[in-house]
Amino acid sequence: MQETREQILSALAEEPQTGPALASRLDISRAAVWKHIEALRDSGFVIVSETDGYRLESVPEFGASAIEFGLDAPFQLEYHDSIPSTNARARELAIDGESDVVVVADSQTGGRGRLNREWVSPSGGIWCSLLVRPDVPVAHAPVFTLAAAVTTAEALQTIGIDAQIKWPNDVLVDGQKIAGILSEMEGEADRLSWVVVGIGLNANVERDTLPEGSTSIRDERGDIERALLTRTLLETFHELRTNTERILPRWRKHAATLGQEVRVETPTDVVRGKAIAIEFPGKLRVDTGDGVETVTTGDCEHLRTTR
Ligand code: BT5
Repeated sequence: MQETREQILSALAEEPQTGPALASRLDISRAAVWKHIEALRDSGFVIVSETDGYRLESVPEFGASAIEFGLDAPFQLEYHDSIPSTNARARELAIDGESDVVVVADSQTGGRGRLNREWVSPSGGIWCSLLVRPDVPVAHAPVFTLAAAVTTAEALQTIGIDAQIKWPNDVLVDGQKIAGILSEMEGEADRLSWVVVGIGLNANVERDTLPEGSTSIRDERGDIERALLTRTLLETFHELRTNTERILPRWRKHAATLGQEVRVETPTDVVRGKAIAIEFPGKLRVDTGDGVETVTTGDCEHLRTTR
C-alpha cells in the first residue's frame, strides 16, 4: 500500500484525527489528506467524518488494501474478485520480471492442482500465489513447497485448527484436505530464476461445494477474517524463505506422513512402505522392508496400518 495511506490508517487506528492534524503529522497539505482519505474509502475502508475528525469505522473484509493494512512482509498485493488462476497470473508477472508479488483472488474459474488437475475455488476461499526469486540452486526449489505447507498449517493453528501435512503438499484436518500447494518454477544456469508458490486454502466456503474428502475453515470452526489470515500466511512464508534452515524442523512437527505406511506413486514407479524421514529439500525416505528408498516427487497415499 502507498506509504502515506498506511500512515494515515495507522494514525486512525489509534484514534480519530482531524484533517489538519493528519496534514501536520505527515507533512502534507490538507488537500492531499483529503485525496488519500477518498482513495482509502474507494478501496473499502469506511472512514466517517465527525466533529473530532476522521474516524476509521471498518476495514474491508478482503482485497489488496485489507491484506496490506498492517502487513509485516515485503510483498506487493494484486487482488482479483475472480481470475482463472492466481498461479497463471503470477507466472505472467514472473515473465514480466516482477518479484515479491502476491496474487490473491476471492474465486478462481480455472484453479489448478498438480498435473493439471482441477482445483475447485469458489468465492470465500483464500486462493493466492506468491512470486519470489530466491538466490538458490534449482534443486532447492521443493523446499519452498514445504515452506508453504508449514506456513498454512501454522496459520491454521493460530485460529484453533489442528492441521497436519501430508507429503509433499497437502494440508489435512482429520484426514480431510483443507489446503493444497502448487509450486511452479523456472531456472537458468542452475540457479532458480523464480518460484510461484500457490496456496489454495478452503476458508469461508461450504464443504458441500468441494470435492469429496475436503474440508474448510467454515466447516471446522466457522468463518474467519480472511485478510488477517492471509497476512499471517505471508508473514510466516517470508520468515521461512529468509531462514530456510527452519523449514524442515517445522515441517516435521506438523507432518502426518512420517511414521505412516504409505504408497507413493512416482512418475515412474510405485513405492510402498513406511515413511521414515524427510530430507532437504523435500525428499521422502520410505522403508520398503527391502531397503530404504528416496522419493523426490509423487502422489502419496496414507495406508491404514494392519496390525
Ligand atoms: C494441489 O494439487 O493440492 C494444489 C492445489 C493448489 C491450488 C492453488 S489455489 C491458488 C493457486 N492457483 C491455482 O490455480 N492453484 C493454486 P493436487 O495435489 O494435484 O490436488 C488436486 C486434487 O485435490 C483434485 O484432483 C481434487 O481431488 C482435490 N481438490 C480439488 N479442489 C479442492 C479443494 N478446493 N479442496 C480440497 N481438495 C480439492
